Amino acid sequence: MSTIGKDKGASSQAQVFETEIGEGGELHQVVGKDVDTLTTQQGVPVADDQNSLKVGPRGPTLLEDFHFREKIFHFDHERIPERVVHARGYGVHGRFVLNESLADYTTAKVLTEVGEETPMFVRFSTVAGNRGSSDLARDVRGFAAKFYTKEGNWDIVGNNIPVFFIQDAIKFPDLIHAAKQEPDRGFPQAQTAHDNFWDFISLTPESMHMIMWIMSDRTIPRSFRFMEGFGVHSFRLINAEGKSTYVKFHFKPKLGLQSVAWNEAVKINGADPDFHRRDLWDAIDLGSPPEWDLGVQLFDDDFANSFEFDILDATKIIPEEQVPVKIIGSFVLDGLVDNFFAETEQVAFCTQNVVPGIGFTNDPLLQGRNFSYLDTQLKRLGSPNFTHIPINQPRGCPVHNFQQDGHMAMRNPKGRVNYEPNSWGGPRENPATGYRHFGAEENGRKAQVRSESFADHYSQARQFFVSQEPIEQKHIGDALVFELSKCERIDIREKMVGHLLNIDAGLAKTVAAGLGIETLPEPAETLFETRTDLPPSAALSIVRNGPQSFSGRKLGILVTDGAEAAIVKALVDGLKAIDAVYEIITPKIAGATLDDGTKVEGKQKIDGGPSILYDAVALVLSPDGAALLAKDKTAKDFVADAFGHAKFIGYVPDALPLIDKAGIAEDDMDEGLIELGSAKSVTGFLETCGQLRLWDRELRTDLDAA
Ligand code: HDD
Repeated sequence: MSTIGKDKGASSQAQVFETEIGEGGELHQVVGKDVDTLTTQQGVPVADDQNSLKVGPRGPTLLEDFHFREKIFHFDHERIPERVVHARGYGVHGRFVLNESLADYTTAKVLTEVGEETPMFVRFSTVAGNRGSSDLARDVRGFAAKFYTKEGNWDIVGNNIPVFFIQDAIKFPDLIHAAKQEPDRGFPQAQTAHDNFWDFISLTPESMHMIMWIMSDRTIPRSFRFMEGFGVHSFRLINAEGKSTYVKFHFKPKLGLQSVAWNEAVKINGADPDFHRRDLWDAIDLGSPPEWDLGVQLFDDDFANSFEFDILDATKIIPEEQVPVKIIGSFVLDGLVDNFFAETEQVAFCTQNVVPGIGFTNDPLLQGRNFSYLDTQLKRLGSPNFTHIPINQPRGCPVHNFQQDGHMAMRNPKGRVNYEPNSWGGPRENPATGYRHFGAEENGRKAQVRSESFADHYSQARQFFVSQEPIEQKHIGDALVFELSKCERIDIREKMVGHLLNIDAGLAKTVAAGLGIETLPEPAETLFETRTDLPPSAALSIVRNGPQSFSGRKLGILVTDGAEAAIVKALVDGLKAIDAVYEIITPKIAGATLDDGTKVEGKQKIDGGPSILYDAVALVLSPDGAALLAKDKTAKDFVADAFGHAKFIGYVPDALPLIDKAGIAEDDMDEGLIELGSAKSVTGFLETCGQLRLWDRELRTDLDAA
């Protein structure tokens, strides 16, 4: 018995390694040939990785087995604390190239050396959900960018929304406690639709502008690739003369803006919780990496003093109509990580990471963040040496200083000197090129106060709402009704309607009606005279800034045996020509045989490829195929969902029985259902798909629109 056990381990070890085909075609097992030998962390070669050391085959395991102990010990410590916010994220590498110098405004090389390429790492994230939550939660998306510049690392730790919930960092723990799962029950996670969140919000009028943004479709993006990014705060640029100019940073996606419908988001979370990360991975892997323009809004003290709001208040935007966004360069995200943990999980963004020529303002949210990010990295990564982890190391410049020791120190200098100044040599401060803080004049009484210039909480909330297209306004109303309907406390719902009355009476009435509130509450009390009617801003609408074509988007092509090959080919060729992608969905994963005998591979079986995963769909079915699918619940859902989510649907006439059985009656057929009568009609269909959705359909068919 004992011999059998031992032999088994040894032989399976050999199989792990390599096989070689002999001259006669026979297979030889070659132990460790040209393959690295498995070792312990100490470099000791391992002979058996299948069986722990025992006293006899059925005896106790021995503590003496150092390989076993080390392996289990290491496994036990694999997890590090997840980020307290933005736990779920996805990181990729990229490159920034500057097209227009800002030398008049800043000395930062990254913003002055035209044509220079700066490596980047970007991590997208949701805020509230835990690391294992799903991608399509209604939530703000983090859009954090690290630029590895020649003068050190510069981080813009931004979001896909240009404003924030609160004005002072001291409220951040309360905001996040209220938003995340409730402490007694541990749910709901990754959603704000619960009492604690809305209780806090209803008591925090400064959040009202942000509430308009998060109840809009901005928080259910179609993909990271179709999102804007914002640095949020006013920062400073400082030029060679020491003059400061204020700046707000913007990332604008070249693909345009796009979001999904709420009902779709809910279903995507079930069908593919990794929808966003998979989308980004696929786009980069298939060679269509996403690109963004980097833009800046530049303004001076004169503008700041005359602007209706305080430029230090992170709950306010500066409308692009007032200060246009100047595009100065672009970045492409084209590099997948080699290892998720090493890069995405261990990357440490800090708002305090700025380079010479870029500085901070007194925005009290930014000031607090500058403490929090450094502090949190120590907790998460366990050592002040987190900057030694490759993903966090500066790449464009050397690092020289006398900070030493600590856990996991990887950069220990040689030699005797570890202080400065010294008479031995080594790095010295450099007043000419070193970082200089902007010498802002400050005075005032020490006090815990909020500036009165931060007091108007409703004007920009209204401006955002009136800047939306009717379908977008409807979605904001729907989202508010949905979220508040999940609050058990009626008084919280009513308080929120009171705030909405200060934003838009129509919206307040819609939400009240949706919640069954018969008598409108009083408008929320405001401390100051607060609301002016600001002009709408086109930049705030997704619909008005959507994609120009179907490029970068995905068509789901439902195909059955006997379907017209010419149509399938025309679709595939047409999509390739415009740099769009597709998936073939078939009743069986093996694929389908078309009417000319060619075989198409199925990427998804119908049950695994619901239409929510695609931007538009095409139904290319044979009469038999349509008859078969017309009996199938999943196939009917495929069509009904595409219709309900206002998608464009291309169909061959033979597919009509399925459309009918999916509940789309003849008089429901609209311009978004496009007949693919011939290969020629495919071009028109794909052109139409270039629009976002047929939102009018939702306005016509959704009860809530009435
Ligand atoms: Fe924050 C993470 C964005 C306010 C404290 N934040 C974090 C991340 C993003 C943002 C994108 C994820 C970074 C990554 O991918 O690793 N946070 C924002 C924006 C804010 C904001 C745009 C407002 C304008 N944050 C904010 C405040 C505080 C924090 C006011 C604290 C006072 N944020 C943190 C943190 C996190 C973080 C606790 C958690 C993980 C981390 O930092 O690295 O320090």
